Amino acid sequence: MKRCRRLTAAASGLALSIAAVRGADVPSPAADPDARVRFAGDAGPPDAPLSLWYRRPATEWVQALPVGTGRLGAMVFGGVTRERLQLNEDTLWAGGPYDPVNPDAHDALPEVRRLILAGKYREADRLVGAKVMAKPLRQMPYEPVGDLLLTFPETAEVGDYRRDLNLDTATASVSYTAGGVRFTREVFASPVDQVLVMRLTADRPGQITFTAGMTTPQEAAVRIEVPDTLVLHGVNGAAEGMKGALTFEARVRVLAQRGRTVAQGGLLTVIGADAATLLIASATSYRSFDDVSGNPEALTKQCLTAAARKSFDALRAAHVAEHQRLFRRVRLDLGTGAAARRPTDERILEFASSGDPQMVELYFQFGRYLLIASSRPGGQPANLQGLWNESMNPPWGSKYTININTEMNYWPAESTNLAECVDPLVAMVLDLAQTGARTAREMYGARGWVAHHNTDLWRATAPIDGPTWGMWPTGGAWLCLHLWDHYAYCGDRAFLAKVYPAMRGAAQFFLDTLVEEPTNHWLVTDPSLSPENTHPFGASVCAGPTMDEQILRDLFAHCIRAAEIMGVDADLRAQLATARSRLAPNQIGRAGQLQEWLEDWDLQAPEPNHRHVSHLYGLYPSQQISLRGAPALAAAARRSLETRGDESTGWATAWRINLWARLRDGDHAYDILRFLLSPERTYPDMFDAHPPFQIDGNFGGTAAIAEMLLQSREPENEDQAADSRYEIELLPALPKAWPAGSVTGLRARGGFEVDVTWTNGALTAATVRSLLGNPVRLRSGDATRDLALPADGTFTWDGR
Ligand code: FUC
Repeated sequence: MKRCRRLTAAASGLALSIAAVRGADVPSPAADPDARVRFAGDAGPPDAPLSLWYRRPATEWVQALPVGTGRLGAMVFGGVTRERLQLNEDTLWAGGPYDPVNPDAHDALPEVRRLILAGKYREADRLVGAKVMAKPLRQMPYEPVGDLLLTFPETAEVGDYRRDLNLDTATASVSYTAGGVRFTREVFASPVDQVLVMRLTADRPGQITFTAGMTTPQEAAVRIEVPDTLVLHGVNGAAEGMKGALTFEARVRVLAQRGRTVAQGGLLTVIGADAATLLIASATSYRSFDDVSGNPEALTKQCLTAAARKSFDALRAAHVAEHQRLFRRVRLDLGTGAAARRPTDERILEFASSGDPQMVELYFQFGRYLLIASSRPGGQPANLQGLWNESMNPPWGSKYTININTEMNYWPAESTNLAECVDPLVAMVLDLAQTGARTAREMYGARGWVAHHNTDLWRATAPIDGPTWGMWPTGGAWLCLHLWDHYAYCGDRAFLAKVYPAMRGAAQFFLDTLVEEPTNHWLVTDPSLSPENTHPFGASVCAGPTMDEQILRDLFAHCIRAAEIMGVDADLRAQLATARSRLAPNQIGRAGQLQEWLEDWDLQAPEPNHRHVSHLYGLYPSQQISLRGAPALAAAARRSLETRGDESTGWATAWRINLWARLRDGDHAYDILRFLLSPERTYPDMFDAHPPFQIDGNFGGTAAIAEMLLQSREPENEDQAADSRYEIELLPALPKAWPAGSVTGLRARGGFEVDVTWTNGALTAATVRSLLGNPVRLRSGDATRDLALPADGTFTWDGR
């Protein structure tokens, strides 16, 4: 197959063809294509306040604007001389189905355990490195499809240039005037028709002229299907010695209104049209983690044929309606001001020092937008970059890191009323329960299933990267929290029955592998680690890190509850209850901190400000530690949090905000939010900066804003009978910076939808709609109100 790798090959093709059309040259794609364009006149803000907008095209990837169907995504650059749509499809990863199990692990693990319990951590680390790590040592990266490039006739000067992303209609637009003509471009990704749609118009007839071509870093070729379709067909990359097993295709159909369409080489040129609509479909042969027999050609053809039968207006109307069905469920109003009329990149520069409350609303809704655009039923879960990635070798492979990052992606899903978006995560957990069963059996000789700190499209579950990161068996167990939480919010018993086997399997693995530590005879994980944090003895491997014991307390409790609800597995319930009571408890160390490890090592740990705050899982996202339920532990968690510091990588900063919200310190939470929304942690297009770009910070920040306004708890004791009350806490961490505002449509555990209005920092009205009829206690400051609303019942409270 011809390699159409370098932009240069296609660029020279573009140059030739354009030269034929207008006798001009095309700027090198590596440079800013608009470097010679003069931008005159400052465009004003778009009418829709929930928009990101800019006065210049994107020259860097983190300035471009994301659109996505959940599965199919694009970064829109909005150039004048050249438009670039950088394309992604969520099943285009390197490699193919593979089994990373290391057969040596089984015989090595008893010795690893012995070394750890004997305090010989370095030796244990070495043995894990030699015998327990996955083969290959790393997983497969997520890869781009390529670029669709549109080259336009050269323009010396444009006026009123603006590009924006309207979060409410999920549409990216570009508009400017040139030579007395107003040009407009709209791009959206329709989850209804599974296509990207671009529409080019001008306010005078015959003005639309451009050449469309495609480039890709993949092993692929571009051809034209006459009269109007560009086809990019290729195979995915190899990685870690694993051959690419996928084929993929992207098809672009160019539908011009009047004018001429000319095919030349791998390019399509439209000359003098009134308008043009481009329909873009992409698919791979991926069907599941062990089946790559799909037919991307048939899939993309089918999508384009169906979409081409509809008018642009019909495509757009269906897309907007489906987007708004989810997006409009929640509205947030924290007030607005003059800053809200400024371009988004300027607002980010000044947010920390200016009062710009609408920016928080924009960030919050952008997070919800990103989840809708990167995680829809039937697709893959949002990865480290959600859906958007231009590199064949992205940071951390743009994989699924399940020791925090993937979970964080889904923190806002239930609370901000996007429960459907969890579906791809649930599907992934059900896959992992299959692949992880092999890892459990062959590496540990255990029942159930296990997933370590990372996974990929192929659902690899063995420990990767090296002992410091990989030797953590609790990733799958943490993911199971999301299964239970989905049930806690929606109460769907059929869902619970579907996911219970995965929860049970996750628990069974630990029943088989927990060991008794010699001092207190607690049951602990071994080998494990407190994610990525090195303890004072030259390694991270250890037994019973606090986070593991917390996660297992949740997992076992949720399994017991689920089995009770379904009336199954009485024996297992009893075993889980016994094991649960023998897990290591949360412990307070000599600095008054919550101990990160089984022993009081925190003060000696080499990185006191480490980004991971794993032992605070118990405070957030879990509900094990709360100010009211366990005040001493909450105070210890606070001490740990203070020691760790406020500023960290993007996601780690966002986690800290959630934790301060749980400690009901709104001003502290807001202080950290200011840092998260600064240029150090937010790129011009509002993508989170780890740095580099990693989307978890966006989702963690969104969840934190919701957590500051509303918190919900399941009945206090997980083992208690199901008749105790859910709790909804209104405005638990309201900062002084938001004295008045309102939010509608947030969700609470137990099946509630809640609207809240406040002024002068105090609740004025809360409306609670009960979806399931569960009893609930409302809290606002010190005031409480117990409700027994029937399903569909509504109650409005003034907080007194
Ligand atoms: C974990 C974090 C890193 C990064 C990576 C993808 O390893 O510790 O900061 O986010 O995941």
